[in-house]
Amino acid sequence: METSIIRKNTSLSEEIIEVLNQQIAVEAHSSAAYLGMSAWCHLKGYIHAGEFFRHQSEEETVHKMKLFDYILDMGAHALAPEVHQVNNNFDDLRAVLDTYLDMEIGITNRFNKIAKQCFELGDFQTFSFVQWFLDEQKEEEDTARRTIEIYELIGIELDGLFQIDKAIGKLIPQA
Ligand code: OFO
Repeated sequence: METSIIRKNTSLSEEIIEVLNQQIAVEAHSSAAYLGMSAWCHLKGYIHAGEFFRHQSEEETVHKMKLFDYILDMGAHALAPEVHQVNNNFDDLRAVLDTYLDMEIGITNRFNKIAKQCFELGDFQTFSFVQWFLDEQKEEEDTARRTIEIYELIGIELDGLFQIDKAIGKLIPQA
């Protein structure tokens, strides 16, 4: 008889494994997208915004690994993601910030759907696991909205963009 590696049993349904693996890919995409924003900001002289998006990119990698580890810990197969269609060019800083907020709102919506699916399937373990992401999204959306408020409040007259860049840099959490 052919030997095979020991396969752990998992209580996760195929449906939930699939949706969590899809979310790994979404987090990987966010991480790459924020890296693209970081590079664009640096290139245009917005060094503080560049650092801010670099930090955001690293956070998304943490999220990706959290999902990856959960799937593995539950005895299922976590899939290494492919990342497609990352934007490296933007019209201006405002376009970067608008994209950032749209992406975060999109991710919140995805986690709400995952939570709903878990609830309907009676997977309360994963339902509890995704609560961390829902809390995190509240903060993430708030920060993304704040960058746009800063942009609007300071305005781009005179040295506005210089001040906006500095103010966005101050949103990086201090360790
Ligand atoms: Fe992981 O998507 Fe926001 O933080």
